Amino acid sequence: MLTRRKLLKAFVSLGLLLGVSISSAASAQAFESVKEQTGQFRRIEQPLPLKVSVTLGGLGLIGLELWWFQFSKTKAQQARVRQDIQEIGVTVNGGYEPNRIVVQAGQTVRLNFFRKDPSSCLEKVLLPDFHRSADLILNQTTSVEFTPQQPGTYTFQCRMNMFRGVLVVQGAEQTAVTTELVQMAQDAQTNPSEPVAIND
Ligand SMILES: [Cu+2]
Repeated sequence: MLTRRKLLKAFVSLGLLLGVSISSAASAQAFESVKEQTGQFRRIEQPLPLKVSVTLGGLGLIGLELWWFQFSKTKAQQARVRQDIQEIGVTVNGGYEPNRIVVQAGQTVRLNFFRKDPSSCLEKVLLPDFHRSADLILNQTTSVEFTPQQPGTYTFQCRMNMFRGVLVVQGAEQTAVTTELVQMAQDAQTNPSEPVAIND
């Protein structure tokens, strides 16, 4: 956890540094073009490969930062259907795991929260969109049931909204597309297209 925080800090400071250097480079360039107009100074062109590599490096860092904040901690999992109930276990330990749960609309969802984390911050879980909340008892499973009717993205969170998870509710059409994509991926794996024979 500590190392993650350190990494995060490093990324943030890198991002800031990059932003500062880009803006100072831009203003330096503007300054130079002003001087160019007066004819007193010559503009020094930076070699193209340098420009390209600086730009690419910057874009790469930005991408890395975005990825870190958006996706690195996201673990999606599809709820399993058992006796017409979509059920999934969620471990509560310094956050929620999985923190992205995919379910189908119109069918009862049962989230089984297992709280391992003693911090009071996580003692309550809230699902504001479904008007549900539950007190989570330490080292026990607490179930929360509800039936999402509308496809969409909803959140579940701790009492002070410091930890969050996402519930993705899919409609029938989306489910069909997802199933088809999974099927296509499986087909591609099991029957790799044969090399085309060239006949004279
Ligand atoms: Cu909290």
